[in-house]
Amino acid sequence: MRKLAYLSLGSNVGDRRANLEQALERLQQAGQVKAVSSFYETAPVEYTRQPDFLNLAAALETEKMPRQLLHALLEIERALGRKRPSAAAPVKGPRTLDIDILLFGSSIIDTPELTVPHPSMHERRFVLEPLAEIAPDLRHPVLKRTMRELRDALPAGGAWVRKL
Ligand code: PH2
Ligand code: MG
Ligand code: MG
Repeated sequence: MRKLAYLSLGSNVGDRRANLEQALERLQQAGQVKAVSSFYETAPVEYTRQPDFLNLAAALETEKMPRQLLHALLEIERALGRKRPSAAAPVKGPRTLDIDILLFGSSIIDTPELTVPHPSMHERRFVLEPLAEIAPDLRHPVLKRTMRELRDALPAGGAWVRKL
């Protein structure tokens, strides 16, 4: 069965725009890309001593099951040179490419491997600004708020994002 998944893509190492464009190209192998937001330059959150990110959101229609989709996304990250955490690459530190599943239809998934909706998506402006651009009326299946409402409810003064 076809499902519409919403993804967050980010890069803060190397040619960030080229990394995201190549990722979008490769996403065609996992389904049909239905919508892509603008690029957003964003201040790093959580692990803040790292370069600014380029982030965007995309809608992907896919026949894959969530776990299969996750593995396809990890493979794209690997193909584009992502190094997984180590002493040289701290958790949540700089990355050539990160692709996170934000939403998968209205599924609620909680396994050791995958949590959907993404547990911190509603707190992150770098996720909600691009997502609200392509899907303002999409409703969060747990919080029951639309992406526009979630974005508008973010506290002022958090990490900046700038639409390019
Ligand atoms: N990803 C993180 C941690 N911090 N900050 C921004 N601005 N953009 C990201 O994509 C990002 C982050 C972990 O995946
Ligand atoms: Mg991430
Ligand atoms: Mg990730």
